[in-house]
Amino acid sequence: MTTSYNYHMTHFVMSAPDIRHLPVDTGIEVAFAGRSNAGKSSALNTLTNQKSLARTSKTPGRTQLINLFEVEDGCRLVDLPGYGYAEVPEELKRKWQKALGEYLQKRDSLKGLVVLMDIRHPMKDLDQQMVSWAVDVSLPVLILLTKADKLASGARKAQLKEVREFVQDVGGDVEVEMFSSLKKLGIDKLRARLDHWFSQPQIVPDEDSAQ
Ligand SMILES: Nc1nc2c(ncn2[C@@H]2O[C@H](COP(=O)(O)OP(=O)(O)OP(=O)(O)O)[C@@H](O)[C@H]2O)c(=O)[nH]1
Ligand SMILES: [Mg+2]
Repeated sequence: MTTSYNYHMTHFVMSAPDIRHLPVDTGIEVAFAGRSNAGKSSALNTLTNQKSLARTSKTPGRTQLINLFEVEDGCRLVDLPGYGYAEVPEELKRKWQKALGEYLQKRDSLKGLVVLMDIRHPMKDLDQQMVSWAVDVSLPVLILLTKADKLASGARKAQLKEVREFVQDVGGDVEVEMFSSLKKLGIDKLRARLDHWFSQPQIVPDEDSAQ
């Protein structure tokens, strides 16, 4: 059964430079990933109906840490640093990419991935790698084609169709929807997907069998 969560109640928990600083790895986390400037932080603010829960910026590379938000006890949303931003000093870039990679690979509570891509140029190499990786490890994905307000209706639909065709070939549990934080488009689809992921029953290790 799917529960409806009240995303407007979401609150900030912490910013962590890497996974070692995160709280205990239990419950369910859904992470927002994507290229720098794709609109991850904006989407989180739109979903939660809070102007500045996640920090947004015109300057790509704004989100430099793993930012954790709690919807309710045991249900968390994660704003990840963007990838693919060229103009960041090499050393800093390596540090974030390491933190990002570790988070994705090692965080057991990660149960769903929202991958955000600008609708005008989706499925760049790093986006493809991110989606393929998630499919390989059986992590379900929701692709949001962001900034849909920047395209006319016909062009939007054409992009959606093209990306949907592309992911069909990739296999796995991957859905694609349009999204606009500006026009509040696609929020219902995002909410429904998150409700579904957060409602999945968790396998709690049996104490008897842990001996
Ligand atoms: N027109 C339009 N602009 C948007 C939309 N969503 C985000 N933006 C703008 O795109 C820019 C980047 O948005 P962010 O939400 O900060 O992007 P991000 O993916 O979190 O970026 P990083 O943290 O740098 O990885 C900002 O100037 C936003 O105002 C949208 O739906 N429509
Ligand atoms: Mg951000």
